[in-house]
Amino acid sequence: MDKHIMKSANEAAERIIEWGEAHKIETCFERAEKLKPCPIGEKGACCKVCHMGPCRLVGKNAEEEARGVCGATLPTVAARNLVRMIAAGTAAHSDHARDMVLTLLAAATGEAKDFQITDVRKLYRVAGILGIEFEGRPVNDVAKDVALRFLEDYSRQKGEINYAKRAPKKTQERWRKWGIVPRNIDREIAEAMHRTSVGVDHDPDHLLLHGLKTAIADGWGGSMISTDITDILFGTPRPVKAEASFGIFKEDEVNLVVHGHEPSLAEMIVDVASEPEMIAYAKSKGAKGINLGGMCCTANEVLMRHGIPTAGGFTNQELGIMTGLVDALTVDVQCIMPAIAELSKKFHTKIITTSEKAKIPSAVHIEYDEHRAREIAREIVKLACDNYQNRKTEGSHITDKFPVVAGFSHEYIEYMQGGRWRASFRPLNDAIMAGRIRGVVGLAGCDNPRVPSTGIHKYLATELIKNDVLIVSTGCGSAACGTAGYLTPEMALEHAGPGLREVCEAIGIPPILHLGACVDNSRILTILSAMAEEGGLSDEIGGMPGVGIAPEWMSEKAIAIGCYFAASGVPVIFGGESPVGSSEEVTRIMTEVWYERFKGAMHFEPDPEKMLALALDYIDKAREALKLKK
Ligand code: WCC
Ligand code: FE2
Repeated sequence: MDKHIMKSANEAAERIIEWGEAHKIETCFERAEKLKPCPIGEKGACCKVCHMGPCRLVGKNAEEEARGVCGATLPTVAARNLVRMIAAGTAAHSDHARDMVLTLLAAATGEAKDFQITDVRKLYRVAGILGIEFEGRPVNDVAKDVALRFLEDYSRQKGEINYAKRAPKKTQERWRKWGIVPRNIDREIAEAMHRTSVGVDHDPDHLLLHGLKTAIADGWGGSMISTDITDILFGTPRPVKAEASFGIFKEDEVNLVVHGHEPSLAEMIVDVASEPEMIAYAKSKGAKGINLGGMCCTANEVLMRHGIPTAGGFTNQELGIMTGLVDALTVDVQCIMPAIAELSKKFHTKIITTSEKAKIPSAVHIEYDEHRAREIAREIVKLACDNYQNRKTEGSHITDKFPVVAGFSHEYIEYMQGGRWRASFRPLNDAIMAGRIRGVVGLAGCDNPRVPSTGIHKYLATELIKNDVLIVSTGCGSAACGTAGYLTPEMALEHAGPGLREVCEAIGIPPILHLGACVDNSRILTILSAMAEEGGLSDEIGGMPGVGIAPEWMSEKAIAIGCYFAASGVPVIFGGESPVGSSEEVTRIMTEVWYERFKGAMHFEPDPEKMLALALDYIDKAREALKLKK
């Protein structure tokens, strides 16, 4: 018999994969096995920016001796490849953010009549940061000014992005010293593409500095803008109970899943699905009701704000369909496997593409338009109801699900530490200073079929909290923890070290705080800035006992995120092979040089135990430098 190789560390996922194998249904897990990565491209040693190549810079002394046809060296090629990844990741988050700005503008001017300003307090907070007068003015006028001000972040040719000033002064000073304060998001992305095209920028350090500038445009630009506008339009999250894993699907209800990243249409679907008329429609088709679920970050958005359950992250998308219970799956943009369209043909599931930017051959396309949001949402819900009758008995019906607590916005974290009038980060800083909390780790990023998927997330989550490290999680990192049953307060009782447990019990929080979607990594930047301002720890983001980890990353967006954390002063550890691993020089710049300049770094470390050790080491060294209690 074949030796059984575990493909997912999640039991329910593994059962579905096995069911699929028995039924000859292929998933990303088998494809990953069949399709080994190209060892040259994997380490960043392949240059294909022109058509004299691709040039593969390999060999024993490649670092010193290998040259492309144009003469490009290995460090140049590896750096260029990474900068292009940053540019693509930044483009993804920031183009999503652009649509959020345009939706805010359309809502403010009354053109998108289905949307309103839900969180006026947050609008005022943002207006305050932007220096926009809000007192005594009509809410929609303020919202319009906020939207127009954000649009400048996509058009101003000189100067600085609006939110650069939200970083601690010292962090800003470091950026200015090295010339990496972004001017506008689109300009930095365009310049990244220009500089990395054939025959332009060839100095690896210089290239990577622009990579950081572009990444800052993502974190302190697009991502932060998206988080803020989403809160303004749909409400700032506060803790909410929900459920996670495949057991969220119901046998006797219409199961409609929202997958991707953009919250606008999903918000409308959530709203529409509870309309009596829609429920009656579902009943007329023989179902007992309409059950919404989510996947990836669209899931995180509606989980954080409405408690809509999640079926999990990236590697769960095919498996969700394989339960045979999904009547319709809407997708918008990012992290959507094209494989789902082909796979859905084996079941009854309808895949619905909804973005004008993203189509998949053979999927149904119902294009979202913010001006007709409700109408379109109804059309989609009806289509799911119609398809309920086509449900077959095939599929791997899994009933496992776990409770989760999500919805920890930075505003709520501040609030829970002191109530509305005394909201502050004092208790958190105090707990870190006293050593009850050893440090904070942002556990984020994708889940990946190249390792027993979600397994490294689970390992690091338990080990870190055992070591009194508070975890803030986002994206598929949150999904991995949620579908493992880790996003509950009980987790603190069972696994947390004594100090962290005490803090969690006193404040009433879980030891792993789900902060939202991938764009909501910007909330971590805001929290770190608030901690710096609060005093007692570092007075800039650099030097805090905090680390970012993306153990199973796969997306270019993850690289952009890692780099903006590094530029902001956070040591970052990514799993898997290093995409710049071919070049010692580039590796040295991204660890040692960046650390010297920004107190942040970007490591790639495939071994989970070493990742843990490195993270704890950074935390302890930061504590030592701050002269904090052991
Ligand atoms: Ni963000 Fe990674 Fe998930 Fe996609 S949704 S798979 S980039 S972590
Ligand atoms: Fe995401």
